[in-house]
Amino acid sequence: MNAIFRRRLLERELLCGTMLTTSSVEVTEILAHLEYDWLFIDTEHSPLSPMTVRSLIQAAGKVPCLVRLADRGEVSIKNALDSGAAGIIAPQVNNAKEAKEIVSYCKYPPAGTRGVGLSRASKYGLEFSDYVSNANNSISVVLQIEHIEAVKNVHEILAVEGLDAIFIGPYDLSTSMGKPGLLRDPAVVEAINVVREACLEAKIALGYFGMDVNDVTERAVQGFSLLCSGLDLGFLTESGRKNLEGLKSTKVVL
Ligand code: 3PY
Ligand code: MG
Repeated sequence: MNAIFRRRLLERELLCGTMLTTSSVEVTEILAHLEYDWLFIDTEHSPLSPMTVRSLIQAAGKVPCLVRLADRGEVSIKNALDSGAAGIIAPQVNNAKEAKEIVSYCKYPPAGTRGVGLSRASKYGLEFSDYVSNANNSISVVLQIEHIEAVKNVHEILAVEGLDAIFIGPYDLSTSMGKPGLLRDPAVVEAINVVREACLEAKIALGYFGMDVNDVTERAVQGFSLLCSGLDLGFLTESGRKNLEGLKSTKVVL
């Protein structure tokens, strides 16, 4: 399953995802039943523990999950991959040195330095050799470019061997430019375009997150293939608000 997802990512197929930020296995199951191509489990901006992440991956079943790391550390990466994540999304990668470190933590030797342990990913050791032999080619390594420093260093980041996709973080990027959330500001548009053009030239898959599905689908025609639109709590907020508006639009007739 994870190897197929990585192949689709590398071939820059349209991959439609949404973000999980709550610990609810039921919510994960609903989104998996809807057959999203992938789920983005966010541990950077949500207090999800490694145990909870594992439960969400279990609840997602056949839907591949990419875990956004709380930090760029080795242990966060081991936890996510050992739990069976299809890959990781590393936030705030600003230069080639940071990119190389992350790739190294994701790959078993000799390609990298990932530690070996019995884990859910290897069916608790029942498929140990098979898992360890194939993991380097099955795990997706996605790095976020979301700071103006990273935009300046985009070419050196893209030259790092072993990265599979770049995921732009428009909100952090615009904030790093002193224009928080101003995604249509010409300077922000230009910064995103610099990354986009570099990835297209290097034939590296591009990812994008947006709260609004139309903003995200607009990106597909610009070459973005790893799409993530909306998040679990946002769906609840929006439908809860509309529901209440509907209720309040009526009057009691006595
Ligand atoms: C951002 O916009 O900063 C993100 O990280 C989106 O995922
Ligand atoms: Mg971000």
